[in-house]
Amino acid sequence: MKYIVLATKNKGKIKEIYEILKEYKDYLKTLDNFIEVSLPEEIGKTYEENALLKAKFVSEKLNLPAIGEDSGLEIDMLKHILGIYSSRFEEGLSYKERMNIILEKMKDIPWEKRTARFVCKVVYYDHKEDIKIVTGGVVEGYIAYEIRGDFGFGYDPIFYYPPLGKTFGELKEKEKNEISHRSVAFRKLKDFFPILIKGG
Ligand code: ITT
Repeated sequence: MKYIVLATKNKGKIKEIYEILKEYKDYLKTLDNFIEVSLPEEIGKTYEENALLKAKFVSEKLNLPAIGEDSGLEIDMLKHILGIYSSRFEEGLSYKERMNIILEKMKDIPWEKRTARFVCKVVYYDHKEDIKIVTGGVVEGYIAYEIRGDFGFGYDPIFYYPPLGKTFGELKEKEKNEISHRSVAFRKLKDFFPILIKGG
């Protein structure tokens, strides 16, 4: 069996990715299977660079193909604080506290200027075969006026998705996986799986 390692430590991501790739779950391993392996510092300037850093590091360490994922929330009115730095924004505070800081910063911003998007880049990297596949996904929405919903993880409860009239925090995993940035990116990668698991 040819295993592919998910090069992420984020439990929320792992849960979603396993659901999206459920037909291939027997081929997937997480870093929980390799507790000696950590992830490199995210020194890239783009999501793709960071996703590649994670995939390459894990693939080389374990001699197995790996999938790195880098994602973030981009808020047009707060351009420089989130994006690729989303997980590092006010690191140490809970996500509830971080979301409250964002909502406070945006309290006077009218609805039409509250535009935001979740972005995801995925890199499959196999250092033995020198294969690299890059896919991506984006979902557009708005920053809500309040925290709503307990589902999902991270900034989901403040990301309002107009077509469903709900925040991502109000979407069950299955609903989020139909439209999210991560599901778009991973479904593109999934198309390659029949070849990848055969080692072609
Ligand atoms: P790994 O590096 O181990 O994969 P991480 O949490 O550090 O985990 P990133 O550097 O890619 O991952 O940071 C992404 C951050 O963006 C994540 O921590 C969330 O805060 C936010 N984010 C990304 N996708 C999200 C989603 O679907 N829902 C909520 N927040 C999300």
